[in-house]
Amino acid sequence: MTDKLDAYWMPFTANRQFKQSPRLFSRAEGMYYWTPEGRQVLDGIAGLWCVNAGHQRPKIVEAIRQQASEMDFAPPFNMGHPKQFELAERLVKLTPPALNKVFYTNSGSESVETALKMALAYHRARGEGSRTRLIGRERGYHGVNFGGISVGGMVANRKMFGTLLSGVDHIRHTHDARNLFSKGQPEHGADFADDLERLVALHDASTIAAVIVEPVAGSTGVLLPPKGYLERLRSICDKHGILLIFDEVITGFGRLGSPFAATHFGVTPDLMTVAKGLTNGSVPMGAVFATQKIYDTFMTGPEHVIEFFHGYTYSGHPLACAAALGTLDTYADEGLLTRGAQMAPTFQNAVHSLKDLPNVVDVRNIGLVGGIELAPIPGEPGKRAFSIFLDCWEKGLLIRTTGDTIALSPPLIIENKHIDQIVGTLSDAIKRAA
Ligand code: PXG
Repeated sequence: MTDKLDAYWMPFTANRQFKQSPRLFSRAEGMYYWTPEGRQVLDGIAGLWCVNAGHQRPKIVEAIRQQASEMDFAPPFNMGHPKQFELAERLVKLTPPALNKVFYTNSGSESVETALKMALAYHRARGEGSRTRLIGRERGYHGVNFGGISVGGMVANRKMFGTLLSGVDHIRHTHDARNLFSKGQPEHGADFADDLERLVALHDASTIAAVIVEPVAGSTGVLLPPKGYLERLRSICDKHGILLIFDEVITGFGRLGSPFAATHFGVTPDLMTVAKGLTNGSVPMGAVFATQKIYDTFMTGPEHVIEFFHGYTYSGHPLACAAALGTLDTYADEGLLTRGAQMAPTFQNAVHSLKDLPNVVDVRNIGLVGGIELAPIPGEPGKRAFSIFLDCWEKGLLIRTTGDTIALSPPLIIENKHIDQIVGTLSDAIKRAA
């Protein structure tokens, strides 16, 4: 391997810090990574919220190997290949029944752009072309493309990039001091959904196309929907003819202990974006689920004319479809899409056991997601959590930090001994960072 690190400009990374003391992985299996020197590191974040079935699962590896030897690529426009259709049929058996159409993309960011464009085009096709406004939520993360950062609410991801899309507004986020140290969904704040009524009053419903939210906000540092919040958002959208989009890039495929957040909370959106766990992180792929009603709205006009002028060269790529089928087999064989529910009580107790450690100001959890928020070092936001990340890495544990919040999202195959190791290592690191 080259020892030069100059040429690669790394994404979402402090490049200069990294290049002074690089952190590399070269092998993975099950719950673990190994460094090139052979050091074992427990994966506390499923790669990046995506390796839900754990690493190097045989059915996924074999499916990719088989497909690579059979057909590399097939044009996605005007042509198809069998696995695209097979996968779609399998996927819509897992989603809420109303979401029975699938459009393929290659990432979460592309899924978001696709869903936003579907929403705009849907209203126009119905003769309500005045509905052009898109509503996001403060602290939301919807990927890094222009639509996604426009509806997103992460300041650092937006402020460098100009004026973004016009005609976008945001409802307030769901963090509230009354809910600190809640176990699972917090009690207070269903009425935060009423902020949408404020925007309807301001802009008028006739100008609003869609609202997009993460059912559980991940990237911003694990913010849960208060009890009743998502239901209320759904009913306000219905009242005003606004489409509700759930961005399930993180919550999809078992993270909360149900196949999707929509199934977990019993609230069905009109459009749903996924990626990550769709292929267990093995081959880039995303998807957007839509209702029959939305699909049918497009299926008008002469039959030889394209109905939706959108798609990617790699939409439904053969390798990605094969990987996704191998992933769904693995999830089904091992009951992984609901395993999080069995492990959640142990995981909850474990993360809340960190409550009294120095500088811990909040602990949040749901399914196999944990967020531990720390008080920042005065004047140096993010530094305390980053030093804990480095400490854990040296002690053989991979965690994720965002600002001064530590996020945990382990593979769904996790067992009690791994939970003990995560909490033990993290607890020591938090104490050392005091
Ligand atoms: N929507 C949501 C809800 C996400 O979490 C994306 C869209 C974008 O997906 P792609 O595949 O384009 O990256 C994501 C991605 C973190 C972290 O630290 C989370 C993501 C990406 C990078 C970091 O929590 N999620």
